[in-house]
Amino acid sequence: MRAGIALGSNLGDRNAILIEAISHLRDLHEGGEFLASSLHETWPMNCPDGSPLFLNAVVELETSLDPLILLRQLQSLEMASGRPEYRGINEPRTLDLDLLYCDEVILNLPELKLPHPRITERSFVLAPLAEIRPHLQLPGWSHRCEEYLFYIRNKESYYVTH
Ligand code: PH2
Ligand code: MG
Ligand code: MG
Repeated sequence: MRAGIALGSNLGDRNAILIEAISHLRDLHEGGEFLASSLHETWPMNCPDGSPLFLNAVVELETSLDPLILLRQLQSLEMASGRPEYRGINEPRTLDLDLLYCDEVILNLPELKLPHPRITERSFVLAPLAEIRPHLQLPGWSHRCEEYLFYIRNKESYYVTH
């Protein structure tokens, strides 16, 4: 099964934290191609005022783990990076690992929704994802990843105009 995972950090040595997290994710990878985007520096979205900039990335790996077991593995990597278990909403964090999709699996559990319901609203996820899987079209999507990115960039006035 191919699983997509979003990585984010806006506290501590963001670069080192993401590089280390990607290498831990590589350890979970069970063969075939391991895909990793570049690191994108992004403006905090819906975070407390004054939150630092993020570094974001997306990885796609091969795994036979059940999605809920994979989620637990991601949570333990977050904890190992020094992230406290309880904190305010979208407070700065050393490492955030969000499971985005597991192939065509649809899940609607309180602790895990697949595909992640907010991918198409978030350029900080779409941009790195479009680097590695531009043609990805997940269950429930009417467009491909790169198309959503194009739309959202126009909507958010991503480009400076005068
Ligand atoms: N994650 C959030 C909320 N806002 N903004 C950016 N730029 N990057 C993130 O990873 C991010 C965010 C919730 O997890
Ligand atoms: Mg998140
Ligand atoms: Mg998260």
